[in-house]
Amino acid sequence: MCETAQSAKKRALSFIQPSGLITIGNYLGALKNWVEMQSEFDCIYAVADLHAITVYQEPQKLRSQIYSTYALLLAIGIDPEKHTVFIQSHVPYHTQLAWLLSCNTQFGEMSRMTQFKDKSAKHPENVNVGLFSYPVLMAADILLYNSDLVPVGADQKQHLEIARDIAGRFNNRYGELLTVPEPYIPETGASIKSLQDPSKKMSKSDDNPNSWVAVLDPRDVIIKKFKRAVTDSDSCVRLSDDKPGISNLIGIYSAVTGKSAGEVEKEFEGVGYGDFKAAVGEVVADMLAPVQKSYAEIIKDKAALEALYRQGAEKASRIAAKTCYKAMKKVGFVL
Ligand code: ATP
Ligand code: LTN
Repeated sequence: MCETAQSAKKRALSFIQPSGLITIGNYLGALKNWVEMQSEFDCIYAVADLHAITVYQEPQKLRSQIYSTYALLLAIGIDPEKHTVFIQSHVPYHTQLAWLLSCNTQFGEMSRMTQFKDKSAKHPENVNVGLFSYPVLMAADILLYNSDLVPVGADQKQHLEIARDIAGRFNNRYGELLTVPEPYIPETGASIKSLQDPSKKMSKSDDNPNSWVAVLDPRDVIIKKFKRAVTDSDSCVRLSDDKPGISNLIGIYSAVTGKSAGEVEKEFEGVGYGDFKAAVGEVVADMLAPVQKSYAEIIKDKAALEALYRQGAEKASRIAAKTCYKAMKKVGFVL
């Protein structure tokens, strides 16, 4: 596509951490939208490796997860030729702008972030400064590219609001520069819960593998995990606040099939939990089968992958450098 037509489009941007195996929570809450938005927006997508090390990652494992996350983005249908798809640490402007933004962000506002509270409770031995200032780096990711829309799951809403506040404050203090982004959160699938504890979100860094279903889990494992999903002692497939386990499964079925919760309830009227869980496993496995096939091909060719992420970093750097230098100029640095 020619440069002018491309730049007339609005820009969508989002990142994903290589902090474990990508789950159906990530897929239904965010990645599915990433794919769909490609037809309408100029898209910038990245593997957020800098964010991932806010929780200790074993180096060997981190390296392989960065590769596999990048390959999975291609396998789900992200097009690195038409859009910009890269690895965050390959573009140094992220950490550079993050510093400028840190000096325009208050300690008090960072202290209110629920993800910081949750993750510091989960890793009391490693409450590092990076974990605390994580949302500032995320704001830099978004603001470097003048992003209009940010497709994420519901858990990232608070971080997006902070990014908007930081942009507004920077513009007020130094003059108009940064685009204030809008969140783009899906109606179904925005918060997929853990299969073992539906009061928590499904998270790829959860130590219990039965709590999540990975996009690359084999079919039999997917079905087994759904069969083991925690539900209540009732047997009626019905959405209800006091039935969080079954409500989560209805939500997953509905996000995968596009049917409303009411339609799902009707379809499974009189059907027991066991059969319903198996049916959810089946539709999820069917949805993932083509992605798994495509991933198996893509991950084989490391050289082709490398060429794509290097090209992605070059494209991203061209945009990021401009915003970063403009921001530095406004702040008063000698360039
Ligand atoms: P971690 O466990 O390391 O925090 P995560 O599974 O929460 O990882 P992220 O990389 O933080 O995944 O998120 C990638 C995208 O997936 C984000 O847009 C996030 O909002 C979305 N997402 C993550 N978990 C869920 C979930 N359970 N339901 C819906 N969307 C989710
Ligand atoms: N914090 C996000 C990952 C992330 C992101 C971003 C999402 C890093 N930078 C920029 C959207 C835009 C997460 O934990 N899901």
